[in-house]
Amino acid sequence: MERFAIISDIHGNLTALNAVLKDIEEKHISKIICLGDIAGKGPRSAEAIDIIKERCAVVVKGNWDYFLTHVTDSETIWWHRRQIGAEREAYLKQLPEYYEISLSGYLLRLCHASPNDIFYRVHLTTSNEKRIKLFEETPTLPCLSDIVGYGDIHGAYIDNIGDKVLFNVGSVGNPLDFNVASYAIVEGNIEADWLPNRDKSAYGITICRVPYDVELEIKIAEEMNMPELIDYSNELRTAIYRGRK
Ligand SMILES: [Mn+2]
Repeated sequence: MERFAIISDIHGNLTALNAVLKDIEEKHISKIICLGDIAGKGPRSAEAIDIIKERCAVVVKGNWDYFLTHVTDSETIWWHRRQIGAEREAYLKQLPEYYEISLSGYLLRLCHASPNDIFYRVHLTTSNEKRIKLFEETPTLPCLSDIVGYGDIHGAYIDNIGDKVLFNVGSVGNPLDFNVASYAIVEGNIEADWLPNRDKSAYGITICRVPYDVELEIKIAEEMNMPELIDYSNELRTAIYRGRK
């Protein structure tokens, strides 16, 4: 039985990232997979990218990793881009869009929003008809997955559509379900290559919540004169998305 941690949506919130990494270390888990949106929104994107690059075995691309590496007229995006610099931007640009492994004989796919489209967004309340798209085949492996884990929506859950399991790891740096950082731990028999007809065995998926110093993070963003500070502070404190009234 092996274990690994899955983190996502750090968004430059280093205070939350450090708290989550400490919790993972205390659980003696060494393998970490990141599902993207490392940077942007929060003040310390450069440091977050450096740590993720160093600590994570696999990193997939999020929609913000795309925004931060493409032309935009948003002043806010440019502020975050200036923090990152050209070398880290090149790193974000080359990230893959999904990762697939065999978990206890089941095909597990991990992605930011969906395996073939980083902008395809589904929530727990989205219809099964739309959510089932997340199980579709990929160019590298033309098989439907059994289990899919994703990020993007900043709200953790574990659900099933028939015998297919869908889970969201939530967000480290910008949780929008409640204002405590979240990540997931997966355990089972892990093989790098997935093969059909392999014996199935037990596996587990756990959502972990880690409190961190929200006010310290806001103070740092304030000291750095980060744009959209009020929206950021409100989101960290209330876990209510700025676009939602
Ligand atoms: Mn995000």
